[in-house]
Amino acid sequence: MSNSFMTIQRHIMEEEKKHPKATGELSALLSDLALAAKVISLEVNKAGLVDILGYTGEENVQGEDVKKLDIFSHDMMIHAMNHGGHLAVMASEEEAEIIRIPDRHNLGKYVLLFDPLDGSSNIDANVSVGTIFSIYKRISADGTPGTVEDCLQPGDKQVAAGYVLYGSSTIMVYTAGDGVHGFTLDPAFGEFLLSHNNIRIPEKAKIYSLNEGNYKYWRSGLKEYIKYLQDADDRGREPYTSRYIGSMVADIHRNMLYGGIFIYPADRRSPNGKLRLLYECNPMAFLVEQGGGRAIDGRGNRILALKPESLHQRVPIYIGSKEAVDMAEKFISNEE
Ligand code: P6P
Repeated sequence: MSNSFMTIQRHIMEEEKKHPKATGELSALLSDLALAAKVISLEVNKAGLVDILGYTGEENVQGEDVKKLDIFSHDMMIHAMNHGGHLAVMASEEEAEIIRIPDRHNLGKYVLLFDPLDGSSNIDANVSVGTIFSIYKRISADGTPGTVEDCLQPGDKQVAAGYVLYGSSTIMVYTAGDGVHGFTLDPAFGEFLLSHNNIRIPEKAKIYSLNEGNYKYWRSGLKEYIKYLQDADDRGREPYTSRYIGSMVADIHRNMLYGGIFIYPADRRSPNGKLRLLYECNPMAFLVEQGGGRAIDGRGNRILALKPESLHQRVPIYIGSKEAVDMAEKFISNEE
């Protein structure tokens, strides 16, 4: 079947055939996620037309103002995912504790962690936002409800991860450990069609992405690294371009296609950076490493090797093209 009619469901089934022992549960889980993505995309893309923009007046577990679309996306993910019978437990960036699966459906072997609508502070300005997901196999005993420990596994244990970017079009990008593949939603008939087969992040970057408004909090090594990226040199090296959308999914998706490094560092104001290990950094690190890039915390660790200690743990992250992350590592390893 040609790519133009390779739907995400068919691609997932093709991927499953590479694993003779596969039971089809992961395929069903990923297909359920694609359905949730379609429903959220529909709501995000008409947000300006119905009373779903703006704030709810509440704060989430992160202490951030909650947007109506945050709640809608969070609830949609739960309703779409909690009765398929493939999950033992879920956890969301929007929920303080783990999300239990209804008793008659909670004996699945997988764990789903998700950020239902990352970057949602931008939604009222029509800036791209995204859903991020991360899937593990349970480590608690089969036949029992899932536990917090199921959710606190190192990122290297992920069996699948991905994101949905609600932008000029809606694209769903996922890996099940055998490359990174992107599917664009055709709204005419509501199918995700293969549009980016085997995405590889360019080894040489041209773009750096971080919030330069935090410059005064940065440590010396990062300041020197960014200055290095902004300089040309007599060996013909050209300055990098700065691009920062303020929506992690959009920034990383662009860097995956064009080459680049995204940074949310530890600094004097945020000693662990801002982004969450479970819901943002681990899934993105799995995707970028699968695409040939690197993801580190700036403290000598691969993101995927970190053992999570809590559900909402924040970590610094330097993620993207190998050459740029290697160079960043050199500069920040010498910083005070
Ligand atoms: P700042 C969005 O709120 C988010 O979680 C990521 O999507 C984004 O990369 C980051 O925070 C932006 O944070 O501090 O630069 O506004």
